[in-house]
Amino acid sequence: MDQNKIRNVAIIAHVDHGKTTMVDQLFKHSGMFRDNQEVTERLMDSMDLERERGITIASKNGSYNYKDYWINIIDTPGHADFGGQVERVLRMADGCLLLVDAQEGPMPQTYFVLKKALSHHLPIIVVINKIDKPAARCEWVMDQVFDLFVKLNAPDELLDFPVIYASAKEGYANFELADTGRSMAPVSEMIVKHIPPPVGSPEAPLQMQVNTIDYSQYLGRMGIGKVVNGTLRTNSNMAVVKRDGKIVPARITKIFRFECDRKVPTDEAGVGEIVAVAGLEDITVGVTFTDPDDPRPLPLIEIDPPTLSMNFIPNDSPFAGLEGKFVTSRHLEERLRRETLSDVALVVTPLTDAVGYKVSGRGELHLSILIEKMRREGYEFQVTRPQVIMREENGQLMEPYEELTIDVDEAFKGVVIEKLGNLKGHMLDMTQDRGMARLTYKIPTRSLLGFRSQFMTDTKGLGIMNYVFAEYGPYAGDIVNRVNGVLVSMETCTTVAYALFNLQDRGRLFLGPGIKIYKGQIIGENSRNADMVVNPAKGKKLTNMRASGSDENVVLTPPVNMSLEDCIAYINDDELVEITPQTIRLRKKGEANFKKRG
Ligand SMILES: Nc1nc2c(ncn2[C@@H]2O[C@H](COP(=O)(O)OP(=O)(O)OP(=O)(O)O)[C@@H](O)[C@H]2O)c(=O)[nH]1
Ligand SMILES: [Mg+2]
Repeated sequence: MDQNKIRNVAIIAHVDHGKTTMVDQLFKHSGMFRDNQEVTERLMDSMDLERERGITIASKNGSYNYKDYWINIIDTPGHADFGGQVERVLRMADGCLLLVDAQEGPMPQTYFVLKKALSHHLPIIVVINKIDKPAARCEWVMDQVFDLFVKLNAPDELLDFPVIYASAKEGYANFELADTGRSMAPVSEMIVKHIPPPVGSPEAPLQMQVNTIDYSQYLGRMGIGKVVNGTLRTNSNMAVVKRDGKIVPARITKIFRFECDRKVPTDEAGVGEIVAVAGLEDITVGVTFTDPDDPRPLPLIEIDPPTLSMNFIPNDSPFAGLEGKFVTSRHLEERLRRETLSDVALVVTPLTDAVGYKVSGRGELHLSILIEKMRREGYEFQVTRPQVIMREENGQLMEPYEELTIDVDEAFKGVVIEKLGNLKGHMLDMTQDRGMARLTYKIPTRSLLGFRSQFMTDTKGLGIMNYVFAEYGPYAGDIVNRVNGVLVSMETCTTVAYALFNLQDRGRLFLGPGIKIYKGQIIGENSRNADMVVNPAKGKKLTNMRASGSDENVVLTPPVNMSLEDCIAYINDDELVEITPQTIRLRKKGEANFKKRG
């Protein structure tokens, strides 16, 4: 492949600003699909969890042709918890498309990804996307973007960035807002013009670093990266430099290029090509394939450290082992270790005072996605309340802070400001425009655990909140995330509608009738601030004696449906979330004697 005809571009943006949709359109307009071919929306979001949640979780590679250029495109996740991936995959890129929503403007994660791109000194094309939105305000957004570049001290040559106006959803992009063209060609035109071809020499010794791990059922683990120098060939003698610096001989059996969203086999890959390689089972992110006679490892990728941790422990609930396939601490260890090989933003260490592992990551979503993946694979285990990772600097206790951006209707501004004040948030800025308020805060990461559901209730589901790690700052003192106690079952039983009916005045119930529960399981939230031990099967005998169907007379409020994230954010230090492939339960820790009080 002609090195000068290759372009390697990463698409970066805040969550939901339209990256994956943009990739769809670039593919479509390049004629990669037959006219009558049905193409799924957000094609690159291929994982089940991505499709279910409508977000990108893992970055992906693809490519398309434009004229005689071969454009490799890297779709990245926009959610702050997956920022570690953006940091890694930028190594494969020679430039970036920075997408910014034409209404929202730059958001916290825009700042983060732009900062990372600038630190790699990558040229940037700004794409103001979603210009079809009725509330689009392109000029304002452009000003904000420019300010952001200035704030990040972008060097002059990068400050003079080119701009495109696009609607990825409707499939067009233009150089000027007033233009009425209906094709995506301007994006590709800009890429070819403003993003340089990869540098590197075909004659130099081989260097290819693995930036992402992919998995295929047939080929096992695959490493994805860019050939920086030399030529990569199948079945030739190479060396691989491990993360700890050890050099071992290696041989790869398969190389794949990316064509559209597929992998296509090839025997060799030259400078600048982005490829996936198979044949090394224990391949990890960060290793370099190189010349055995002249090994030249590329520097390891430095990424920001984790800020949040949770303990993953084997399930010891009364229902342990009933629903999962993998239940032992050995299983847990093996699975978690495997995850760290592909996710370098995740840190796993054995607990010293108990059986289990401390798993540290970038946020609640980062950890809960891992939990959800494991659950679907058949794992059964328990997790403890998330803890932020504290540090000591010059004898002072430091904790992580986030920059929080909130967009709400002005009517809800007051309640949000009050809540954030109680949570030790510090307001940095407040702007108002067309009945909407934007609040920017610096706030301890701790304060935000579980805040989202409260915020959604307070803003009647209409508020938008986003946050991104800002920095470590002085410990902010006690923060109370949850004021309510819980309703705990005093026995192992099946819940009965009649009993629940009598309990629902006490607070909010998390489950309905006919559910098997155990002693110590949490069935709801107490409206008071202490825990209450209750009997959710009371009236059972009565029911049995009555004519069948008598329970139907009881009218129950529908239980609060707690998602995995809700559960994780909800629990206190003396509580656990039990996770199995079928069920998520909340429980009190240990063997406490749950006799009925209250
Ligand atoms: N109105 C409008 N909506 C758009 C446009 N582009 C994308 N969207 C919508 O915005 C939502 C998010 O789009 P995605 O392509 O998943 O955004 P993303 O940046 O890949 O999101 P993450 O990968 O989760 O960060 C989807 O509902 C899209 O249909 C656009 O140009 N106009
Ligand atoms: Mg996406």
